[in-house]
This record gives sequence, C-alpha cells and structure tokens, in this order.
Amino acid sequence: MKSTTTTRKVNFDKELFKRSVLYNVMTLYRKTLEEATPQQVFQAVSYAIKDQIIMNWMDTQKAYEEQDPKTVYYMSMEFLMGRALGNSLINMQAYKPVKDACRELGLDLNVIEDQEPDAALGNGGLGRLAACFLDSLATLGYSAYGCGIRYRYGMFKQKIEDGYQVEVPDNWLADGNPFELRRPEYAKEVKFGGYVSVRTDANGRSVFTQEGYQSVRAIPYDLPIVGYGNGIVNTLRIWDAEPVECFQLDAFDKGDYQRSVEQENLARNIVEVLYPNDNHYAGKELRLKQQYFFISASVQEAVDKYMRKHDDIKKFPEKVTFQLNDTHPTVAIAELMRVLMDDYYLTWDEAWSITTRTCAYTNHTIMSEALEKWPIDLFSRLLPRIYQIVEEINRRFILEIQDKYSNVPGVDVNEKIRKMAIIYDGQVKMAHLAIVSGYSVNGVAQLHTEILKKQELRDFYEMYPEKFNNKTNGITQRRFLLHGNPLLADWVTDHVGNEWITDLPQISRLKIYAEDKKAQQEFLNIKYQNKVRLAKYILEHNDVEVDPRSIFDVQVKRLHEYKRQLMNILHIMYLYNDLKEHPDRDFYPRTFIFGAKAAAGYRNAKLTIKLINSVADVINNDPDIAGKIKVIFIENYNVSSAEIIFAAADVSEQISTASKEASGTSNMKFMLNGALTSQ
Ligand code: 26Q
Repeated sequence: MKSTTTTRKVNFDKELFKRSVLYNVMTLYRKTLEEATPQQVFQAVSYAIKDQIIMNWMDTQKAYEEQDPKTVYYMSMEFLMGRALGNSLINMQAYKPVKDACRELGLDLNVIEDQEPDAALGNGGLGRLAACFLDSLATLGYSAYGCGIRYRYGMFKQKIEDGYQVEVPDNWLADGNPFELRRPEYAKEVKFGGYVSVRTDANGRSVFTQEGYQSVRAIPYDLPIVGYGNGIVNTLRIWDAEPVECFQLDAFDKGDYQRSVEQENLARNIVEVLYPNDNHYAGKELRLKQQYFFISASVQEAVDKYMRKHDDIKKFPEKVTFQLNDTHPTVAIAELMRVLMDDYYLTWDEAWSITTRTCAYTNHTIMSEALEKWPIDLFSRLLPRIYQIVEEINRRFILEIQDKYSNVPGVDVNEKIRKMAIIYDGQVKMAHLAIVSGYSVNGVAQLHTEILKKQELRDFYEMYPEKFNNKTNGITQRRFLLHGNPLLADWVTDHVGNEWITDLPQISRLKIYAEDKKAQQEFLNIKYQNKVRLAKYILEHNDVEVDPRSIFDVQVKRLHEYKRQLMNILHIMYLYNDLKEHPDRDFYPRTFIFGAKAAAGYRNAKLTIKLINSVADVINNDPDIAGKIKVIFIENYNVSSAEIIFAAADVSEQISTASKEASGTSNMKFMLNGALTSQ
C-alpha cells in the first residue's frame, strides 16, 4: 500500500480561530464569551477547530480520489477514541498556538478540554488499539476508514459506592458531538430475518431473494482523524440506526401496524449500547444484530464507493482490504459474498476469489471463553441468506479437508473435521470462518502468534501456513506522550530532536543519557511534577493524600481474573501485615494505584474491586504504618485519566497469568513514560 500526500496543508490561523470562537458562542448560544457556560465554550472552540480541519479533510479525500490508492477498511465493534479536541490540536501541530489564543481570550485550554466527554465506544485493549491504528494510519498517509457503530451509550461510567462498582450510563452525546458529520446521503438498508426464496432467471441462474424481513436504515456519521503534521484527515465512519419508514397510517390499515412498531424498536435497540464485556463472549441476539448492522452497511458502502470509480468488480481486492478486528466483524465475509453474488451476479467461484483476497483477520485472544460461537438456530433465523452462504463455505471447506487428509497415513479425517469445521455441534465458529475465508491471520505479539501456530490454531496453520503472520501491537506516542506528558515530551525533544513524534524508534537516541547524572535528575524532576499532578487528581477524586516522593506502583487495565489484580492486592496485604509486625524495618514508601472496570455481570471481578477498596480503607487510615503504604482505586479509569496516570507511574504492573495476555498495550504506555515494568 502506498501512502498519500495532499497538495496543500492548511495551516492553523490564530486570528481566524479567535474570531470564530466569539462568532460561534454568539450564533450557537446568543451569548458573549463571558456569559457562556464552560460546555458552551468547549462547543464553540471545537466548532472553530472543526472548521479548520474540514479544509484538510476535503483535500485529503480529493487526493485519495485522484491518486486512487488501495484503501483499508478497519472494521471494529469498538473504537475507544477518548477525547478529540486535544488530540486533533496536537496532530494539527496547533496545540500551543491554540493554548495561547485561548489565553488571549481569557480561557484555559486544559479546562476546555476537560469539558469534552470521552468517546468510549470500546471496552479496553482491542478498542483502544483500533483508535491508535487510526491515528497511525492518518499520520503515515494511508487511505483508511474506521468502520463502527455510533452507540448511544458507550462504556459505562464507573462510580464507587461503599467500595462497590456501580455502573452509570454514559450518555456521551447529551450535549451533541461538535466533531461529527451526519451523512444521510450515504444511508444503507440492512435486512434481518424473514426467509430466502430462490427462482431461476432467464439465463438459468439461481436468484436468491430475502423476503418477509425487517429492516433498518443505517445512517453514517463521520469523525475526522487528523494525521500528525501532514495535512491528512482520514475518516472514522460510525453508523446510527433509524426506522426504514416513519410510522405510516396505511400500514395500520394493512394490518402491518405490529411490524411497523417492531421495526422502530429494532432501530432504537440496535445502536443503544456497547456490550461491556471484555475478553468474554456473550451469545446475545442483539449483539449479532449489531454486528451484522454495521458490517452490512460498511460492506455495501465499500462496494458502492469502489464502483463509483471503477468498472470491474473483479479487481476489488487490488483496491480494497477489510481488516477484521477479532471475529466480531466476521459476518463481513459472508456479506461480501452475498453482495457479489446477489447484487453483482458473480458466480460462487468469482465471489470467493474476491472475498478471500479482501478479508484479513486479527486474533486477540487464545482464551476459549472469548471465542465467538453462535447457535445455528439463532444465526439462521436472524441472517437467513448469510447463513446459507456460511453453510456453503463450510461444505466446501470440509471437502477440502477430506481432499487433503483422506489418504494421509496416521491422520483421522473425521477428527480433523470435528476440530476445524466452521459449523459443528449446532454452532457457527466465527474464528474458523475468518481463517478459512481470508488471506491473512495475525496475532498481536510474537509469542502470541507462535502460540496460535503451535497450539490453538495448529490444524489451521498446518493447512494454510502462508496465511499466518505477526503484527506486534503498538500505541500512539502522540496521545500518550506528546499530549499526556508535555514535560517529558519537551525534554525528549530537547535531547534527541522531534523525529520520535512520527518515528518512535528514534527515541532510542536517548540511550547515551542513561548514565548521565544531569539527565537522570531532569528526568526524575519531570516524573516528580507528574506525580504531583496525579496526587492532586487523587486528592480531588478520592480525598486521600498521597506522597509524590513515594514509589507510584500502578496496575490499570480491565478487571479480569487472568490479569491477577487479586494477586496484586494480596501482595499489598502481605506487605502491610509485615510492616505492622516490623514497624522499624527499612521500607521505601509506596503508593499502589489501581484503575479497572469490571464487566457488569462478572461477580469475581466486582468482588475484587470491593476487596481493593476495603484494603485501601484499612491501610490508608492506619496510623501505625505512618503513611508508608497507600492504596488508591481510581474511579472510572478511561482514556483521559490514563494519560495522567501513565505520566506519573514509576512501576508498571504486568502480572497476568503466563500466556493468557495476548499482548497488552498499557505495558507500552508505561514504558513510553519511563516507568519500570514489574512482571
Ligand atoms: C465478544 C462477544 C460478545 C460480547 C463481547 C465480546 C468481546 C468484546 C471485547 C470479546 C473480547 C473483547 C476484547 C478483547 C480485548 O480487548 N483483547 C485485548 O486486545 C488487546 C489488543 O490486541 C491485547 O493487547 C490484549 O492482550 C487483549 O486482551
């Protein structure tokens, strides 16, 4: 894939920006800047910034159209974006000028940034990886779309009451999203249920039609993804659902009233809320509806867009790739087959050749409880045409297994089929579908990929070794150092230049300062200031004083038994008991910090949160240990609080059960901010 450069980069115009902010508060709210609420100021500033992004956004899309590069569609049920304002300013290289401009208007940019709700359309690692990839793709100038769902409610907000987690709905769109663009002209219809009828047309071809279905209208909303310093603006396209037709009187007359109401409910329910499960499969019908909803809309649009510029659908894979973020978007495979056969009248073999060169699958876990398996009856009832296609893929795949292994001595073909079939034991196995129907299967860390090849997916690796590859995860240094830790970012730039901002390996030039006493002292000073910043946050949110001179020992990630937060807190209990028994023992003061959300129905995870908070209560209030140990549970750990936490960490806890954590990414965010890893 080659990267694109636009012809002109529209630079930030400070005076225009200031006028635009004043104008926006006036036209949006009929107010002066002094009268506007903090939220209104945030909106006015964001619209002013969006106006400046728009020009680069148009130019980028025009350049893509002219240069016609291959385009990746990153399909994901989750995009854990966090806040857009500060990140866009960083990538426009306009953060400091805007901060100054705000100051001149009597505003504090940090306060304005804090008004923005996090876009928390994701659970944890997998969703944040998607967000980091979008940042990286735009920065590298690749033609890329993120495709996802515009959930009305994102990841729940976590409150701690009496030490227990309480989930509060995240109404992130309550004040409107100034960065989004509604694009009704690209709406698509998505069909559910009913049955498939077959007839033979004049050319003797079988024509499949879905009938008696319910449908919804998928409406795309576009969010700009600003590349760093290159004028590129890519698009995250998230789909909202609306009823296909509004309530119709004649529907009532026709006796279709029931169906009309059902269609309205379907549209409302589909995009209502993100499932808050992390690394755990929940076989809920609504979840499958969500998956097919955004995939059908995205695949239809990808094909439509391609056909607006090209005339030969058979060359689709030369210009398009679908990267599937885990198995959650895997119905894309059958949906693409459906569009190619039913809408473009291709034969099975033609459609299969295109599909298998278009789709690629990323595996994020080897844990069996996270593997998606849908009961046949549910799957076929909801997606009758898609199920037919999956059945046919499975039938042909089983023939391929038989063909390959029937005459191989020592191989039990039926055993192979039992282990590898896409449909088996009344279930549709999405990972098997994704492996068989794509050109690439990747793990997310070297060790994880090796485990896939040698253990979990061994049979598939034996059959298709050429498909397997590793793509080690990464994070964006622009959010997690440049934005989250400006003091350290400036220090790094002062020492090794600014190339690290777009080429992270350049940061290794710091090596020569490892033993440099002055550099060490400067680094520790910066760490100290970031710890003061976090201590202030903790005082405000937890009403507990922590000593910024103590070691900040941090574990922040989703709460899961395999991640072993329980082991961490048990160790803290041990240290506390030991210190109580030997109060005069030499002990360097330590502050243990946790941040974690538990899936709403995950009992042990929720009990671990309660345990951490109970232990914190005891330890933080025991005068015997003279404040040498503190335990802090940070409520509502999210992307925004993460930036403050990583910057202040001395020790990064990476203590999951061996082989269970596919990659992890908080490990990298800690390292980037100069914390040592405990593992
Ligand atoms: C599946 C079906 C139904 C409902 C929910 C889900 C579901 C949702 C989220 C299953 C899994 C997830 C999330 C998984 C995840 O975040 N995995 C993490 O991915 C990171 C990025 O590759 C890795 O760094 C982590 O090691 C891995 O745990």
